[in-house]
Amino acid sequence: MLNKNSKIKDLLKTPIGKDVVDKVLLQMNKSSVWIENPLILNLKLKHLNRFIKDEGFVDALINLANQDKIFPTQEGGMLVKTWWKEIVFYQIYPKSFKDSNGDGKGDLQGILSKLDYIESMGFGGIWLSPIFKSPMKDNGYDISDYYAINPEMGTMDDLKQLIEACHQRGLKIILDLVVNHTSDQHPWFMEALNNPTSDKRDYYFFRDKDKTNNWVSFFYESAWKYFEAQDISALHLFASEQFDLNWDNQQVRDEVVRIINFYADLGIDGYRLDVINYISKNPGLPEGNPWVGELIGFTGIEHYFYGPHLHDYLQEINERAFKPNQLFSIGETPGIGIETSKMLSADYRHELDLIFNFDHLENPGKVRFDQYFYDLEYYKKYMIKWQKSLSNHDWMSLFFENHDNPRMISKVSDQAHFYPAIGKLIGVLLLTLKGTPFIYQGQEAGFINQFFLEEELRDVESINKLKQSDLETVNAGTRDQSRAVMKWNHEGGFTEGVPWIKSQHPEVVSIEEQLLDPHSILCFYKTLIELRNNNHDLIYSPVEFEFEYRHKYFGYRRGDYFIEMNLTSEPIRFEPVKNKGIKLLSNYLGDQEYLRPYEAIIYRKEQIL
Ligand code: ISL
Ligand code: CA
Repeated sequence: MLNKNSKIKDLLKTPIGKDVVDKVLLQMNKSSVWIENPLILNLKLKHLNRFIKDEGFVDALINLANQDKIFPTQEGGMLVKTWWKEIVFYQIYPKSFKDSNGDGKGDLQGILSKLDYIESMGFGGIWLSPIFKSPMKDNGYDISDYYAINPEMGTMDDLKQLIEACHQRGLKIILDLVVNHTSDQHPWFMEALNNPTSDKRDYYFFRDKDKTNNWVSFFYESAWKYFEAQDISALHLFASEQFDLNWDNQQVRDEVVRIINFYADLGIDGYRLDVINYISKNPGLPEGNPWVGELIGFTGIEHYFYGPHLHDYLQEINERAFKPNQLFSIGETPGIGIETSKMLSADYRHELDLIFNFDHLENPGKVRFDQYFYDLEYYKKYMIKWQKSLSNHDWMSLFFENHDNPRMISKVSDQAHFYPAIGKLIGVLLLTLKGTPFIYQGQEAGFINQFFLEEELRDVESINKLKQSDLETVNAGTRDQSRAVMKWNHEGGFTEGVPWIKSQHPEVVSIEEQLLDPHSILCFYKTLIELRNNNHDLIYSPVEFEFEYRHKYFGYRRGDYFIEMNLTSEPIRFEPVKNKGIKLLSNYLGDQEYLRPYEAIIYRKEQIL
């Protein structure tokens, strides 16, 4: 057990200690060499207070570190082959995907009408962002009835039809499980708020007005909402209409199991679990450390991002619902690092199958709303670290985009002539590294960012953010970038009516038109997906990096395949790698002696007949 007299080096011997130190260094934009200094390694934890000027931080760190006693094992085990390691997932944000009835909002029948397209691209499964009944304050991540479909999106029969249509095509379908919080319109919350003696009261976190804490919500306001009529405050880590469920209450966990079983009975193949690492809060909800708040932005996070019962609760729902239904599970886990991700998803832990880690989405020291160009060389370092750390027990998810992040091409460059090369290079990374790729709608067609005027913004996060930042800052990070509606054909093709949010950038070529152009980003993705689907080397073979330390360059082998790329806008000239094999696919036409800006090439060993 660690205590205040333990040293930094002892802290680094615990999974969470190692990950927290990594995260802090990353956020401070400091190299890990910094921590390898013996003077620092031998520093006692209590002395950290001198730098941080806060007693609470060291206590919180010690508590966290004492949660997991041992590191996840790297040893033994067999790499188990299974469907969710082999397919490429396609993420659909239903409201922005395809509208079937002209009300300007996407719906389930719209998705049904595009299944042929999804199948023809080679995707093996879809993940739908929430489709349940919701007042839509956070576009469905605020659920008011887990057992009803949002009428704007369709009916339970539409969902049944969709599940069947997916399975007929051999497509898997997973749904979003949002159970860290519910909408304020959920009957549980309404009853809890209005009837203090109801058993629902303990489903949430209520406090007297003067007994709340300093936690800050992810949407830039206090995490507590005060209800005047009832003279009580309730905890919300997200919008002030999304209240956190109290997972310490057994009835809440029983409700979650019921929900999971309900859609399992309808035949779905798994779930993506929204902010699932936030479900266990430190008892008593202690004050958050101001220094952590300043560094990460969300005061209080150390008290719930890896809470005391997280493992217990995940193991419980796994045992009671995921395992018996043979469901696949992927947890959205902001703030989780390499070691803790394994504690949550290694096969012998019986918690989740996979997690989404986010540390690669911004460069060190940057946050989503910073205006800067993303350096892909950081992704290379991140990936080498993650891929080398995967044992037979582990697997990882691969992604650059989702409904919460701006488009990756625009993050890398504002030079339109590089867009096709960058879009394709991103595809090569996602489809040739080891892990399960998740492609977000429109990414396969090279969708990019655009400028949103104040009145064009729709997202609650952006609207709150605009109260404290200028419009340029909001535009750099707004989640609306990814929610701009799909551009199916030259005219748009998303709706017959008026779309609820802007369409994709006018200069982006539509999906229908790209399908007809063999050199389009879309056709490149299609070829890449087909290559991965048909070659298990690209799925299961170990990744062997070459010239790891060569600046700008990224090269690796996967069985018979060799992949190399230039991660920058400057050409790279150097002694070529030997035994690359035969060139199979590239994001440029023709050959050159050097690697062109953002060039990515896949080679395969010559087949000896
Ligand atoms: O953690 C973050 C920043 O450090 C956030 O980006 C966080 O990952 C994200 O807001 C959590 O997202 C999920 O839950 C939200 C919902 O608004 C998002 O759309 C969803 O993906 C609340 O349900
Ligand atoms: Ca509609």
